[in-house]
Amino acid sequence: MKQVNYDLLIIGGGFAGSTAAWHLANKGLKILLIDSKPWSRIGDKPCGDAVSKEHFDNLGMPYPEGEQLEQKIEGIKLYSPDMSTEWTVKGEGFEINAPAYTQRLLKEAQDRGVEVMDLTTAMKPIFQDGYVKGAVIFDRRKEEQIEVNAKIVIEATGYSRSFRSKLPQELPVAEDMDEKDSDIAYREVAYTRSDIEEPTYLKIFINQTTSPGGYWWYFPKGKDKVNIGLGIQGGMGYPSIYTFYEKYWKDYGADVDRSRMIVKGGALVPTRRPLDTLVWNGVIVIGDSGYTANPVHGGGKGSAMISGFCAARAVLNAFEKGDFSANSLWETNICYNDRYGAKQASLELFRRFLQKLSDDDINYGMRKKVIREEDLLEASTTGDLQLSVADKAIRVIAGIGRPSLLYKLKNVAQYMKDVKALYKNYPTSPEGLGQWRSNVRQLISEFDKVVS
Ligand code: FDA
Ligand code: PGT
Repeated sequence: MKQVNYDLLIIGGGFAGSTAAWHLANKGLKILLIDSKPWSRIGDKPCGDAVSKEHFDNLGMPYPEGEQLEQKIEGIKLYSPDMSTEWTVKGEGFEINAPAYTQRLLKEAQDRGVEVMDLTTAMKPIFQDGYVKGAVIFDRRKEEQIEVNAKIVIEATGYSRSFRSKLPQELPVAEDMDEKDSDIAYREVAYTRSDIEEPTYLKIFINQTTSPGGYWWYFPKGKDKVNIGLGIQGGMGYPSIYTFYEKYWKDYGADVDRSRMIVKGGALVPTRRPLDTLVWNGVIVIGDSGYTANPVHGGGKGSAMISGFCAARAVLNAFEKGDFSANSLWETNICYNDRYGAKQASLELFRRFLQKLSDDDINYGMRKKVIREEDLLEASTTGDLQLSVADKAIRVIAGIGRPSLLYKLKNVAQYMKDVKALYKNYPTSPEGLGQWRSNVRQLISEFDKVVS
């Protein structure tokens, strides 16, 4: 078999992989990035395509522009199940053309020296002496298998986890997940019959009947084009996502002209804390493969970028030291948990709680402002749930005459704080991982008992 040598192999050119490549280009490393898709389809995956502007600012990355930008966003409107409460959460963002933006990053990385091979799939890891040392890849253009030896492999294969799932199962980076910690999501992009009233606002509709354990969204992509879809909790034995779509789409997108559909499709989103460790000897896991999406709203593009950025920093430092061990790559975890992972752990608990609420609870909670919109925004930005006005409301709940989980909100907020504190004390080296992991698991199982 043909053999080639690189410093770094990046598997997957989605948001995570292309960000890592973009940050690492022109830094003196010999880098190969591969993706199974043809160039023109890289970055093309089922998605709502909404990304907060802050992520680009925080990571020093270019804003989407020209054909990469479909709509500038000024905020999100959130609707209660009975539609009687509308909350507006302000915040700048973009509705992007994801393939165009991803391919731009890849092209810029390529122009600065990163080799990119499309139509090329990683078939299996090369694993020796406890280290990931590369991958056997298949080039579909030339129909040949190639052995790629690399000092570090970045696994950015998305929810498929198609590389790390073939590593020895005892490695912490091979960690699997519970399907209930995911949402199944489906969306269509189509033209509308008339102009959209407020194209600068994303709309999110919470409703446990039409989208159990998730929500419906209506995200404008210009004045007469929309990305509309829904998520439902995975592993619950619900009917297929298409059944929900067909049954309810008119409730949320009566103006959508499905005969002028541009694209449709579904996929899974992880809605949990990140992988306990994103690194092991010779390997770094980023993006959906590392479970980096936001557990409460499912947005994962911004955090995929953060994980790509953190990985890039760790790679550069590892090459400086000439050490590619888990210990050396560990700073990826510290960087990621500090910037986003701790908040995810806290929001995983919030998500578990929200998914158990009935529509009546949510209607009541939103109407009475048991949580206020600014508190929800703060929770989703930082992971800290303030209950500034909730005390009185929670006492009122005691009088509504039916059992309600909203009662537990104070405990929920406390557990969220506790788990975040555990993440802020993430072990400084791999030796501490075992004890830390068991503390996290214990806290989550206690939490589940409290809110059940
Ligand atoms: P992604 O899946 O994008 O990329 C993985 C790449 O790896 C692919 O290009 C694939 O071809 C390649 N690959 C896989 N295995 C390979 C192998 N063995 N060899 C070579 N290549 C391989 N997020 C958000 O921020 N805003 C939003 O509005 C939404 N909305 C949304 C809606 C729906 C329906 C879903 C399903 C998801 C969302 N998300 C979202 C989540 C978001 O789409 C997701 O978190 C990111 O796109 C993840 O980016 P990655 O780069 O990790 O994976
Ligand atoms: C409840 C479980 C839900 C499971 C998930 C469903 C999955 C569906 C599929 C995915 C669709 C993706 C849609 C992505 C939307 C992007 C939203 C967005 O960009 O949010 C911004 C940015 O957040 P960030 O974390 O990326 O960045 C933070 C910062 O900018 C950088 O540091 C923030 O805006 C919000 O978070 C607004 C709130 C959205 C809330 C979503 C609904 C949750 C339901 C809440 C119910 C409340 C009821 C209370 C009753 C007591």
